[in-house]
Amino acid sequence: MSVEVERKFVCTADTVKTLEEIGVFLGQRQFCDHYFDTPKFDLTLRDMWLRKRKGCWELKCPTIADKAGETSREQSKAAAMCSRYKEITNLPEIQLRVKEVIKDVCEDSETETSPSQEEESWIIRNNLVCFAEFTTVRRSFSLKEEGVQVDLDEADFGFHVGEIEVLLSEGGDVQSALEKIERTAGKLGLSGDKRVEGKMHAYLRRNHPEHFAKLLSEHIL
Ligand code: V4E
Repeated sequence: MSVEVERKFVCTADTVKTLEEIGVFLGQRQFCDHYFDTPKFDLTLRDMWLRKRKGCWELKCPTIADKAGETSREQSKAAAMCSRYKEITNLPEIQLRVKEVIKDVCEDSETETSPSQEEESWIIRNNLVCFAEFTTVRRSFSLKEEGVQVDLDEADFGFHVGEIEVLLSEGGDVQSALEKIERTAGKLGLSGDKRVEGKMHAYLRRNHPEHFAKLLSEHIL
């Protein structure tokens, strides 16, 4: 399991130019995300984001809300600009986490099934449905001296966003990750002290406005 610390930003032509000057281009890739939840949105209302990307299941869930060792106002401000989520990619662990939230409606079957059939029946048993599907073209850069990756995302529903991210192993130094992100933001000339919305915010606002409003009122988005 890893922890992703991430700051999103509005990407301008100037930011791209700076990034091309100071970063190493890692390449461009395209992927389609399918996000799943129950019809009542039991997962996302707990800030749990289950998706399938390139045939692999991924679950993002909140980390325990610590203060990451923030000692100054600047540090608190930097932390407020970032999100922190656990990233789980091991399917049995994902199934366990989901099961803690959603009670299986059927007992586990004794019948022998292939992994893909088991996956399918897990989705059905937990009443999970796909509520969002979109494709992203991502250009990635690395700022080697900071150990951060910067992604420029273009989603197929006409939304652009940049992300500065650091991946930590669980228990890794969050404060140091926040400092790297803050320094990178400075190098890219990013200003603004408000969190920037991501692809899912924009997608839900457009496609599931009622759920979007609920997530906002519950301070999940
Ligand atoms: C909405 C959301 C999550 C779903 C995934 O969001 P995001 O990290 O934007 O996706 P993506 O494609 O960039 O994933 P990556 O390739 O980096 O793994 S996970 C958590 N949230 C909630 C959330 C939030 N409340 N605030 C911000 C700024 N971002 C996400």
